[in-house]
Amino acid sequence: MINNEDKYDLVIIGAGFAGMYSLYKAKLANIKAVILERASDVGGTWYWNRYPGARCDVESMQYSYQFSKELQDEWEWTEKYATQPEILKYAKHVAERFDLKKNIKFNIEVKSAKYMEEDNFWEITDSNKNTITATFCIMATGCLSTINKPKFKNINTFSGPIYHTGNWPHHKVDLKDKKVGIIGTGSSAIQAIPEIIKDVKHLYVFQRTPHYTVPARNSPLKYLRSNINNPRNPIGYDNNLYVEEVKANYDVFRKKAQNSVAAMALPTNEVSALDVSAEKRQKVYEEKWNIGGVPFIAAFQDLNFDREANETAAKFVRDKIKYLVNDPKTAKTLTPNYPIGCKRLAVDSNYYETFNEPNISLIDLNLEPLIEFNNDGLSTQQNKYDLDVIILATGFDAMTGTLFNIDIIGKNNITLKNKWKEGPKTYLGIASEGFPNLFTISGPGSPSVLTNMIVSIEQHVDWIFKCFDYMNANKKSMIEVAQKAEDEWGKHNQNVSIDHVRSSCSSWYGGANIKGKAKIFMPYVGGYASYVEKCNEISKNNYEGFIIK
Ligand code: N01
Repeated sequence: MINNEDKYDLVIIGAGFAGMYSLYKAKLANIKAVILERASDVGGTWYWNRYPGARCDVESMQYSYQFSKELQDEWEWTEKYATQPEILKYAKHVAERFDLKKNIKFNIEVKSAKYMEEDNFWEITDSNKNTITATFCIMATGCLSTINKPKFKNINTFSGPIYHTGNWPHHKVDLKDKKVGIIGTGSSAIQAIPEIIKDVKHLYVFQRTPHYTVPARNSPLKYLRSNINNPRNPIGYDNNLYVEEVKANYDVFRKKAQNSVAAMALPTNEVSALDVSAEKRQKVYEEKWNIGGVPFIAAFQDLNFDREANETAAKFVRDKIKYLVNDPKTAKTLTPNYPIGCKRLAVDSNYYETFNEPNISLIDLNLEPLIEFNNDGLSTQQNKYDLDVIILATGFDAMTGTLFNIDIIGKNNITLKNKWKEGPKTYLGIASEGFPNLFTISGPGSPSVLTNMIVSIEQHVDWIFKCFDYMNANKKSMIEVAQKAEDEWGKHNQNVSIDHVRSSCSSWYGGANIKGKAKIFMPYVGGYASYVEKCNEISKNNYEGFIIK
């Protein structure tokens, strides 16, 4: 028997940026809603990812909510790229400012969500076997929220601490004068390594695949200057103070992001890399390298589609590695041989330079495969490494991991895990056939992880609440995806990914990092602006592709 107080209109799972904005909208609409959150505070991904050096690789003036002009105007970011503590501070500020916490239940791990077909509600049960019900359920569970902890042989025999970058302890981790091993060289490791090296006695970096990374050129925002009115260079350098100018022109700035591929206001270049001379190309890449950040991959319009064009950018970075890393053998090991931008382009502060430090060793796991952990370190086929601490920077079971950790049961007792066993099946990444009234924020099949996440999150939440308005106005209480719409979206999703650079190597975007996971490209790569256009068209056509009763 469920008490009235445990009966909701809407249950939201997760108190990250998606969950908090959903709750804000629910409060505005007088919808009885609650968030269930497994952590003890808000922040989602930014609550857990607190490894040394963690910061966002989207510029802080863009990686922020836009739903409240007051919030946007009053909040002061201090650096071009915000650190994890600053982002968490922002998340907490939002929760306080909009009085969200009284509708959030912390330290609640949701175990199952079952759709009760006869009565049209979701029954949500947590790890303490407490149950609540709600007509609608929003999975605001994040794309990178379940860590990938590979089953290394004898991992439990290691006597020292093992930390994962995606689940870093909240207490201070003492690495001073320790022999530390780090496994993995993706974005997290690329941020962590230049910080960790400052403390440790020796750092052993175990690399399976080298990653491309470009310098962030991070700086305090007070030193950044901009020229937002120049459409070719919204984040350039001139005589106006950057923050003041962005704040004075936030509407223009946000609109640029809305009309872009990655939901970011970035300089674009409509020219092909192959239509300019080698000297000109070099000059453009050099300029981008010096400005720093992900806009490097937008240096020319065809780097994401044309392999020959892509190779010019890849070669530029490979040459930089050769130049920046003193030891030729180390430089070679750090040099990727696949298209740039396939794995997410990382953004770093002194990553390659760190390999010139005397207390770092790079181990190529292709030449000496990792065999096992042991009491005092780990062994590869050739060597034994004595370590005090091991850090796993091995990433996430992305996009579906957290959803599968919850037993989500839809109509006819079908589980989401079973339905998606050959890859996620969604309409717009927002909903899945057979799971009425269940929404996924930035779910597989939406641009999500390929974009500025906060912008994508706001778009999804706004779309869902507009749909609630429509249902209310038409006295409807059930919405479900039609099979045909889902099939067509799935096909479209795969079609747009075929020629895109993102699907040209193995990466977590395609489930490659998790044993047994379906190997299918998960995020929508067709671009944010065209995706939004499609979503708007669907809502305008009375939610075409959905069955509403
Ligand atoms: O994880 P990853 P991440 N043995 O999956 C290696 C976001 N992010 O946490 O490439 C040995 O990229 C694996 O090797 P390989 C961002 O979207 C954002 O670094 O599979 N090695 C790889 O080197 C990013 O893309 C920010 O061969 C193993 C590494 O571990 C996403 O999070 C900052 C292994 C995992 O790299 C994930 O990044 C940080 C094994 N068994 C992260 N298994 C921002 O700035 C895996 N590896 C916002």
